[in-house]
This record gives sequence, C-alpha cells and structure tokens, in this order.
Amino acid sequence: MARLDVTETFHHISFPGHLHTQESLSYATGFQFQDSDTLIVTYPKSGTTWMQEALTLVFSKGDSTLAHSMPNWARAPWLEQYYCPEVLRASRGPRIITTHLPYHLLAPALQGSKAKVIYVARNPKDVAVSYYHFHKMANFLPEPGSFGEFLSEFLSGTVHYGSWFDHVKGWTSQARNLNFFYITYEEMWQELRGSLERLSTFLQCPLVAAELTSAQQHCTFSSMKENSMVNYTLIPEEIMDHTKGQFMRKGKIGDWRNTFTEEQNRNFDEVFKAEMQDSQLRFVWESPEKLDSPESLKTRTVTQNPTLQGA
Ligand code: PPS
Repeated sequence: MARLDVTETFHHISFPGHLHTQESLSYATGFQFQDSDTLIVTYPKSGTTWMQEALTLVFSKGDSTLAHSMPNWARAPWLEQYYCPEVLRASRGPRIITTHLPYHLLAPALQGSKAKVIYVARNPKDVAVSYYHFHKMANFLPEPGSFGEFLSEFLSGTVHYGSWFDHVKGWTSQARNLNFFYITYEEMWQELRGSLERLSTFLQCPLVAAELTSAQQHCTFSSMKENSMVNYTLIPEEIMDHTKGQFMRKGKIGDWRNTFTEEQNRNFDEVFKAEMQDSQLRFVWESPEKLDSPESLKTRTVTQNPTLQGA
C-alpha cells in the first residue's frame, strides 16, 4: 500500500491515503470496543509514541522485552489505519489501540463503553513545529511549504487530521462521559516518573519502585531515540526520508520560540483565544521556573482543570 500522494477525505477531514482508506476509516467509526481496551487519543505530534511506550512499559511492569522487539504500531495500532484489523486479530490479552480521530467520529463507537481513554495534549505551538518538520520527512504527507504557510493551514484546521482546537475541545468535553485520563506532554516531560505512576494507577496496574524506575528509563527521550521499535527507522526511505529529519527530532517543550516570529506568535494567540473561549480547559505548558519573562506568562495558559485528572 504505497498511495503516497493520495488524500482520503472522510467527514470533511483529510487523511493520508498511504495509511487510510474509506474502508479503514469506516471500520474505526463502527468499531466495537471491549471494556478491557485502552485507547490512546492524540492529535498528531502530541506525544502519541511516548504514550504507546509508556503503556507498553506499565503493562509489562517495567520489562522492556516487548518495547524492544515489537514496533509501536504493532503493539498499539491506529484504529483508523488500514492494517489495524489484522494486528488486532493477531493480538492476545488486553488491547492498546491508538487514534488521531476527533471525538465526534468515535462518539457512537464509544457510547456506553468502559474502555479506558487516555488523552495526551501538547502545547499546540510545539505541535505545529513538530508537525511541520514531520511533513518534510514523511513522503505520505503534503509538501508543507514555508512554516508560515503551514501554520496558517494548522490554525484553520485544514491540515491532515483536522483542527487541533476541535480535537482537544471535542475529547476533553467528554471527560465525564468516558473512562477518561487526561495528561499533557509537558507534564510527562517535567515529571515522567510521577506521570507513569498516575498512569499505572488509572490502568489498575500498580508498579513497585524498581519496575517504575525501569519504565521511566525506557521512556526517556534518549532511550526512545535509540530504540528502532519506536524511532521509525524501520520505515523505508521512500516513505520516511530519514535524510530530511528524524522522527525523534528534539523532544523539548517550548521549542516553538526558535521557529515562530513575533507576528506568528501574536496571530496564534489571537486564534487560540477565540477558539478556546468556550472551553473550560486550562493548560500548564511550562513550569513557572521555565517562564523566561512575565510577558511569556501571558501567552501561556494557566492551571489545569482538575476534573480532567482521570474519571
Ligand atoms: S505521531 O506522528 O503523531 O505519532 O507523533 P507523536 O509521537 O505524537 O509526536 C512526536 C513528538 O514526540 C516527541 N517524543 C518525545 N519527547 C520527549 N520524550 C520522549 N520520550 C518522546 N518520544 C517522542 C518526538 O520527538 C516528537 O516531537 P518533536 O518536537 O518533533 O521532537
């Protein structure tokens, strides 16, 4: 399945045809979840692979054998991608499933389900930069043009997988109706051990200290960057051009500052304010000691809604 130049449009959202078909997308929207399923939900570039690794390590009680022997897409397949049914047929035990789909497309499938839903959000400015670089190396995504051009499309929600704003608002507004755990990339970055501990509690899979330490070690950026089962170096050059960038690119928070112009930042903040005004969601993108000026505090969003800390 190459289809590198094909775009699939499904419910007005575009998806890379290399990984998605109308059939695979319909399979996802009609999926029958089991109560034992764990669903990782992310907008692209928000920490998907990191959470796939974290769940693998938590469920394996810190044993890295699986994390080092099976690619992430086989351990936690994307529900909407064409190979998912085959992977799930071959899987045994509780399933980890991943999705980038917006809530409204999975709402009917999740209605009344007790499946665990883990939502990872990331500062959309860092998401935009990460996504831009990914477009340059992933030959199944359109040419992004300049960063300014890409950012306009990101803000208007016309990039593949749709609007970041709709994604975050759609899923988090359903926290009370789902078996839901909310976490940010930034929390994982600042407190990986504590994040893994909270995750293991939510998953009802408690780890002893040594198991937690091992899970933590294998989930660091440096470990994952070296792990071919998650760093996408297994993907052939014609699909991901590894000379144009690395999937495990920087793994930082707040790095958008090295890309955004002041004007792009101002424009972004205006769109963010308008789009998020009806949302209760509050974010901590960076810890106070990392805030370099009071001015930057204003552009950062504030405390996190405790009601989203797991259902
Ligand atoms: S995708 O394509 O949607 O599955 O991408 P996704 O995995 O969501 O996001 C990729 C970004 O996550 C970074 N990453 C990490 N950061 C810190 N620590 C760890 N362990 C880690 N693992 C992945 C990865 O580097 C991408 O971010 P950028 O900013 O591009 O470096």
